[in-house]
Order: sequence, then structure tokens, then C-alpha cells
Amino acid sequence: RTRVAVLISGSGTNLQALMEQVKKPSSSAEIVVVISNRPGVMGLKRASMAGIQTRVVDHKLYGSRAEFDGTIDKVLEEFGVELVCLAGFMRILTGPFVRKWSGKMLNIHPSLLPSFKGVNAQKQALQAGVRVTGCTVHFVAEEVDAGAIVVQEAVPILVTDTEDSLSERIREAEHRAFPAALELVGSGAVKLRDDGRITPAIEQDKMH
Ligand code: 3YE
Repeated sequence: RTRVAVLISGSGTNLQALMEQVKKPSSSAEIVVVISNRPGVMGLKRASMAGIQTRVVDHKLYGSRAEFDGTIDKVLEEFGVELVCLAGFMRILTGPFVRKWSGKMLNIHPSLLPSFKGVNAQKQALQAGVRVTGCTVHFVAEEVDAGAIVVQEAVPILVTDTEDSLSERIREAEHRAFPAALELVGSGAVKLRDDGRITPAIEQDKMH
């Protein structure tokens, strides 16, 4: 099984979905450590309740991004991690760290990329007046939210939607998309190529 680390900053609802996925006998992955940059968050509690090891790497305790990322890297090496899932992890990672883990690190973003990059993607979608948005799981590249796309799920926007109601509908899609992407990459069915694209070109629906 592929050894996975999940990085979080908060409540860890995507972490919960990933933990439920890897419980399945058919899963290609196991979660070996959960790392949070914020102490005391609910996601850490979810992990320890599931018997998964946890670490806090508090960015406030480091003088530079390089030192923070270096500490995360040490933990990943300590646990023999082969695949990193950023699940609501809110820090921008440095070039050297991203390059080291290239092809081995996934992020989930609450829009259909390349639309609505950055923070408040749900609010951006509402303000733009689009009728469909969604979520994207992508390989992490140095440019934020720009890496190769692995899985997307579309989500309708209703005329009655608020930022909260839309965020909740997107979250439900995330809880399907991230486990699907974890299996595609964890099993080796999908890989990042040297040219920054994924291989093979897959029909998402036919994979699972
Ligand atoms: N780093 C790189 N490329 C990526 N991190 C994430 C995805 C991703 C990445 O594709 N190189 C917004 C965070 C954006 C932000 O400005 N964060 C602040 C801290 C804010 C806070 O602590 O609340 C910062 O200075 O890092 C993961 C998703 C990043 C989301």
C-alpha cells in the first residue's frame, strides 16, 4: 500500500473522507501520519481517534518558509511517506519542497480550475454569476493551483445559494473527488509526466 501523509490546517472533513476510503480492503493507500500547521484543530482529533499518528508543525515557530517546509519534509521522511495529500492545508509551499515532492503531492481546491484560483473560490464563483462550479484535485506545482488536474466534479449553483450553502455542496463533492484521486495516484493508474501533464489520459468515470 502507498504510504500517505495528509496535511491539514483545520476541521479535517476531507481527511475524514480519505480515512474512510483507505479503510476499504480494496484501497491502494494507507495514511501513516497527519500533519497540521495549526495546533488544536479538529482534524488532529479525528486522526488520533482513528489511531493515526499526528504531528503539529506550527508555521509561527519558524523564521522562514524554507525552515517550515524543511521540518515538514523531515516528518515525511521519518514516516517513509510516498504520497502527500493537502486537505484544507492553507500554506503556500516553497519551490524546493514542491519540486522534491513533484508527482507525489495532491491538493484539493473548491472550484473547477483554472477558474477561481486562490482563496474564497466559492465567493468568487458567486460573484462571477456562473451556474456551475465544483472542485478539483490536482498535482501540486510551484505555481499555486496550477498543477496538472487529476479529478474534477461539477456542482450546480442555485439562485438561493449563499457562500455557506454553496461551500457545503462543494464540500460533499470534495469528499468523493479526493478519495477517487487518492486511489488513481496511489495505485499508479495516474502519474505526473516530466512535461507536467498526466498519463495516461483517462476517462474518469471508467476508472472506478
Ligand atoms: N503551494 C504551492 N502550490 C500549490 N499550497 C497549497 C496548494 C499549493 C501550495 O499548488 N507552491 C493562501 C493559501 C492558499 C495563503 O495566502 N496562505 C498564507 C497563509 C494563510 C493562513 O495561514 O491562513 C501563506 O502565506 O501561505 C495548499 C493550498 C494553499 C491555499
